[in-house]
Amino acid sequence: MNEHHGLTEAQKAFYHENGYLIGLPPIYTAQEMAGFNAELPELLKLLKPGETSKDIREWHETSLYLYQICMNRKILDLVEDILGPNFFMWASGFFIKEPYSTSKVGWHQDAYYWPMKPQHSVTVWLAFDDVDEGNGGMKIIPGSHKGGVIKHQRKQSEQTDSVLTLELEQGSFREDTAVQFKLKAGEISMHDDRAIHGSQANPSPRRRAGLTVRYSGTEVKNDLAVNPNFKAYLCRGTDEYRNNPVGVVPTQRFGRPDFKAVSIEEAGAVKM
Ligand SMILES: O=C(O)CCC(=O)C(=O)O
Repeated sequence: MNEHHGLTEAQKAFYHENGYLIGLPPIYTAQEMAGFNAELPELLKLLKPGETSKDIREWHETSLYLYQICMNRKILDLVEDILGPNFFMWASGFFIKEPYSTSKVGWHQDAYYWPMKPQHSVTVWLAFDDVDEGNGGMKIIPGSHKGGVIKHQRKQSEQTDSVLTLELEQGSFREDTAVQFKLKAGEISMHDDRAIHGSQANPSPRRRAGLTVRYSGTEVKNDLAVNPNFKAYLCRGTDEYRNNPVGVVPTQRFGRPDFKAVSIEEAGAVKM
């Protein structure tokens, strides 16, 4: 029998109060993560000249390697306790900072980037390495998901080392309250789509790699005019809304889609 291994009432309350959750039981063992890390080059091999690991987005649609992680039932049990019984998975992407990388992720709210309504999404960040402050682990502002979505500013690449070009201005939130995430490889953090988060550079000799997977309640609708390739994979329950095109389960272990995933910014539809 498949038992539900979800969140405690205290963990649910913490998430709703703070907009994030860490300290969860590991999803994968160190040995399983070593296996995923050993296979990762097979995916990286599929990148085209000029592309980086950041371009591995929505490859769960063509790679069982990723699809199986995104649909891991241990993860879905936890997400279900946040989003409720009916939800789908729609995005995945790597955030890899190689040793001594100056690349950071500027403070932002995911909901600002996504042409999706209403805001009812959770990101799972699966650590492929041990991550902490020393190698540029993520930081989050507790409770910031309650303040609504704040206007982001566009940064030119010469002004920022951030892999994202829309950032929150200093002073628009209390940076001194930030909580540092520490995860062992195989553990996850979860965060609300309105939570303010980001990460610093990686000045260490250790890689810092994580896979983000995004889940939304079935009532959430993507604007296809902005992100036309959007595909929803129902994880739990029923999709009574039928708001979004449905994805097809991949058949090969490694493959790349022939489209490029876009956010509102990339589609030129930034709400400023
Ligand atoms: O990996 C990071 O540092 C940032 C990830 C992120 O921004 C996200 O998961 O939305």
